[in-house]
Amino acid sequence: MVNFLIFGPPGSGKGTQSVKLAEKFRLVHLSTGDMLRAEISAGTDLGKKMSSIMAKGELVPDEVVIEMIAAKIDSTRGFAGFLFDGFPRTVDQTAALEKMLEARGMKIDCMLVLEVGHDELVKRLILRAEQSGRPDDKDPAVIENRIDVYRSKTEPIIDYCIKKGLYKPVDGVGSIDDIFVRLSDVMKEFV
Ligand code: B4P
Repeated sequence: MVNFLIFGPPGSGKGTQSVKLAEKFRLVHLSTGDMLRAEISAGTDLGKKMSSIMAKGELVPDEVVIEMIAAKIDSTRGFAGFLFDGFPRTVDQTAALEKMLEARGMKIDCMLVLEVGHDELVKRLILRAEQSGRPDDKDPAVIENRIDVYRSKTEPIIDYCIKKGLYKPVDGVGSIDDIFVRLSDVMKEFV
């Protein structure tokens, strides 16, 4: 099993690229954002509790996403590895993931980091708001908050992963196909 993290600020293209990469490398794509939105659409108690947090652009509690990911890892068989998208988002979530993988004889093999500047992120998310109907894309103040939360709570994971030799930065500006090739070239070294 080879396990990748795909990492970057909101709007950097994690979800977009993950779908294509998971197919190419036979990986299970685990997106905590998608899992949480599925809970909201299904109207579950968890979804009801999390929707207001997500609409403000804040992070949901660590234990919620850690539990979701653990359940998915244990119910998945027959793939070459995992592609974690949008998880971990805090250093505590990273430590929990490492522990979870270690207990199952696995590890994080590579952290792919999509690098995109602030103005491009805002432009993409505002454009997506027109089609997605996502409440966290509609309000420019919420987009700014998501970027701030990324810088303060999520970006520290990069230092943690640099120390562990996992960090692979990739230019996230350009066409979706060009970025896919850049990411694939890095991933090929691991599979
Ligand atoms: P996510 O679903 O992870 O949302 P995101 O950060 O906005 O990224 P996403 O993957 O959707 O967008 P992408 O960059 O692909 O999280 C949503 C919320 O859930 C969080 O704010 C938080 O509240 C909660 N949450 C999720 N995980 C959590 C965790 N682990 N802990 C706590 N809370 C958690 O794409 C953006 C747009 O750019 C798209 O429209 C796309 O078409 C476009 N795009 C992509 N690539 C492009 C390119 N090369 N050029 C132009 N446009 C491009």
